[in-house]
Amino acid sequence: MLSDLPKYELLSVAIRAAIEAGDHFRERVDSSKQVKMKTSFADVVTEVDSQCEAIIYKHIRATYPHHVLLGEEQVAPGSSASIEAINAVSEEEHLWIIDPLDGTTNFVQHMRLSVVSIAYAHKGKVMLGVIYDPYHDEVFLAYKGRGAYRTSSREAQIWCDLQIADHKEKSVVIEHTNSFLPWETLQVSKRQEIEKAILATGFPARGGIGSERTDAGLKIVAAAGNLRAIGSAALHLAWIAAGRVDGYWEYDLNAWDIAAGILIVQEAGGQAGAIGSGIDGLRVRDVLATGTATLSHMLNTLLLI
Ligand code: 2AM
Ligand code: CA
Repeated sequence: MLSDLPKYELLSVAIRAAIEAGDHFRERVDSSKQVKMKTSFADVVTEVDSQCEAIIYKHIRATYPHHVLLGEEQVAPGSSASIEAINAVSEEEHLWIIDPLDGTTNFVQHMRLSVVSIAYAHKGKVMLGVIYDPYHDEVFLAYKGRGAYRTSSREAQIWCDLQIADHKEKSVVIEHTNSFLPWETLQVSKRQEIEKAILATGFPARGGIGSERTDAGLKIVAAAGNLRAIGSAALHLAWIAAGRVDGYWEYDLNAWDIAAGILIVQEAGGQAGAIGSGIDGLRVRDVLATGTATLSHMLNTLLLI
């Protein structure tokens, strides 16, 4: 059974939360920060991550006090604590999966490449995903079965305000005739040839067989048109959905990094799921996303070592 919560309300809560949190960290990117190490020098957190998470929790709890919230900053560092935390809640009726600041290393280094990622799942199925890039002022959003869209924070805020006002007056759902949302429709790239493809990944590959994964990755890089490693899984997925990057893979990520992005890629017409099986869902940790099925097949073959 699908969630019977009004879509406009879910969307408005997610959009407003993402924008307030993203604007909060954008304004603090150049200030000095207390940096705490989580599992390694490559895995860090700042007080701003927690502040952004609190902003998002505040928005969701104001409308949905009984929903379950899974935020990156509430979970102990390390893969096994993350897997346990996700398993414990993955079948909840109403679950929000929140990465308040994806790309924390970039944030610490004053590199303007970080996003907010928020997903809503109903009984384990991701229904809604929002990724907000406050530096480029881009909101990427998808609702399951209703497409993927891009807009500015201002347009998104205006839409939320209008929806809330209209519903107060008429209590009816506004459905647009042609398009679910009046924004630019996202469309993945159609590129099939690996030699022309612009790919993205995250290094170092984490987990037990790190060097084999890195070797396979280097083979792909040698075959590809070019490679980017931007340091934010959610931003990579948003750019796959927008057709800017043709393929992306990364190992050992958590649901909060990728839940929203996987839905946005799929709704933009792309392939996104686990490396090897292609299965999606909240338990995916090794992710592959591409514009075309041909490129997905090619990358899977090269990655399966
Ligand atoms: P973060 O910035 O929220 O930590 C970069 O390769 C991607 O991997 C980012 O999305 C980053 O999220 C995530 N990441 C960084 N360190 C990680 C770790 N130790 N385990 C899992 N994911 C990590
Ligand atoms: Ca993250």
